[in-house]
Amino acid sequence: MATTHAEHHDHHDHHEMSFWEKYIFPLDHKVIGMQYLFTGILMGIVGAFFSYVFRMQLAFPGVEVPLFGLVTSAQYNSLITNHGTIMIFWFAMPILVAAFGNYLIPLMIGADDMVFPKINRLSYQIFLLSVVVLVASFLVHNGGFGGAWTAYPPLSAKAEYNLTPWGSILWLVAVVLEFVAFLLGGINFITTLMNSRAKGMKMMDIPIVCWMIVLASILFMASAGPLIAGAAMLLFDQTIGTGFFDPARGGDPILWQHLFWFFGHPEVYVVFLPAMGIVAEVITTFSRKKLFAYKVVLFTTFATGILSFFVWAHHQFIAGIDPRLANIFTVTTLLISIPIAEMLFVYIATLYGGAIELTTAMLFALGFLATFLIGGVTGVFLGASGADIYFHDTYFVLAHFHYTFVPIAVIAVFAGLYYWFPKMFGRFMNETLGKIHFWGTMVGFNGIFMPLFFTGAAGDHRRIFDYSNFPELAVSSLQHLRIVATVCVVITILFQFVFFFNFIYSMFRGRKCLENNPWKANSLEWVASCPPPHGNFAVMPEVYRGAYEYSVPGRELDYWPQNEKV
Ligand SMILES: [Cu+2]
Repeated sequence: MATTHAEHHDHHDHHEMSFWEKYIFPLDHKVIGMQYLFTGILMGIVGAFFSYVFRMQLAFPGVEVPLFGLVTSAQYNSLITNHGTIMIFWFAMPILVAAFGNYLIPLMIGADDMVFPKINRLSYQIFLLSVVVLVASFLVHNGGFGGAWTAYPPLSAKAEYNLTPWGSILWLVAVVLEFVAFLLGGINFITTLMNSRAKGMKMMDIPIVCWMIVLASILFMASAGPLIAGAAMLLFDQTIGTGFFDPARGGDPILWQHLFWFFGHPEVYVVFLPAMGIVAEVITTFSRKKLFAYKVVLFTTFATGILSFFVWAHHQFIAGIDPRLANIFTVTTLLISIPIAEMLFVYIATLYGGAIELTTAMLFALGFLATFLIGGVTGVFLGASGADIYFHDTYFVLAHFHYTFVPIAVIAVFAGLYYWFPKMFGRFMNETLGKIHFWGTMVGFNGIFMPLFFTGAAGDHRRIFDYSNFPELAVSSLQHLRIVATVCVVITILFQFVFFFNFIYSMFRGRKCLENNPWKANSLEWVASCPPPHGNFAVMPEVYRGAYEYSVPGRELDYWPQNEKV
């Protein structure tokens, strides 16, 4: 490694990098992380806009939606499909895994960059290509794949059911390209964590967030294969007339469900683990406490990862699988709630007795724990096959998984952005605006999904364009709840403008961060300057202890940076 470091620095000492080299074709892991971050945020805005449009249709069916117009049933299908697809593959994954992973891993383990910077750059370029292909799928004649983000056959296998075959073909190609991008990124994360750690950094000294992102990459690698194969088979069904999944051609639609969910369930943990990691860094710093039971969290994460490969058929309880098989998957699914609950308890124990400082980042981290708990608890109902027969495909399911995904992909991401913003941009975000943003987001988010538990329990089926067509669901009390949910979507979105203003304003005009370590944290990214230069550290740091030595008895200061000798 020593020689590559030297070459690296030599190379960049020789000439000033042009804008083009620095920002468009960068090799610096931090700039690539930012590219992922900004692309992910832009896609998140598109996905949020889609949800606004179809929620307006559900609250006020047949009324023109401001900024969109009249929604047709086919457009509705395409909007819900691409909302789900974007939010998971083009928003949650690029931000939680690729943006934070790229930005944080080398800095936090004391490396000057990723092991393979060019593969890293290629990863983002393929990701960007996937964005272009996905956006193209909305724009082709009639536009947009409408087979839901799970793309269940036989609907998805028959091109004639879609608005246009091109919509579904481009959608599938985009998903496959996006997967290639993340597989390439994962190679870097794993090799960098294993090979480039600062001198003295042992396995148990690695900050939890780095472990979590790397384990997430491993889970993704181990689960993506079946779905990539399935996607190729589906593409052949649509285009060259094979019959893997279409019963009319002798295929088996359940096969797709197995291939999809073998990937789809571990995917939850691919985004969940980085979120848990971000929250661990934030709560230890702002409670001045050592992470309660580091090893327990780490081994629990391994256990969760392995167990997540044995639960997938809980998505198929009503797909006609053998009830005896359903029992096994009920047991494994209920088992996986144990490690997750354990992690939450470890985090609560970390907070207990701490000197808690309620910064915006800390508020979002605590908000994550509170809301994710609701997501976890409601999952137990769906994991039990008996209860799931009733709840399956209702809004109860939708409310449940938004209570897991929104804490993960939105609330924990905000915790991370407010926390690392001074490192990323050398300035602070405004705390008052941050707190307004926090409360607006929390009230809005709960206002959207709490009512949907009730409409779901009352029988509201998902993927219905207009409930007024169904006499038993057209009752006014249910419609009132749907309107509450829609109004809260608008409120939540409006409060995000506070964030965008704060983010962009603070990037250029925020209070300057005059020290390297404004939060008095222990991990190595705070040794580098704000923002760190290409190559990260003026002197490569050496590590003497773990990342969470806060409030160590007998020490004058309540923190103990990993690189401080005594
Ligand atoms: Cu699942």
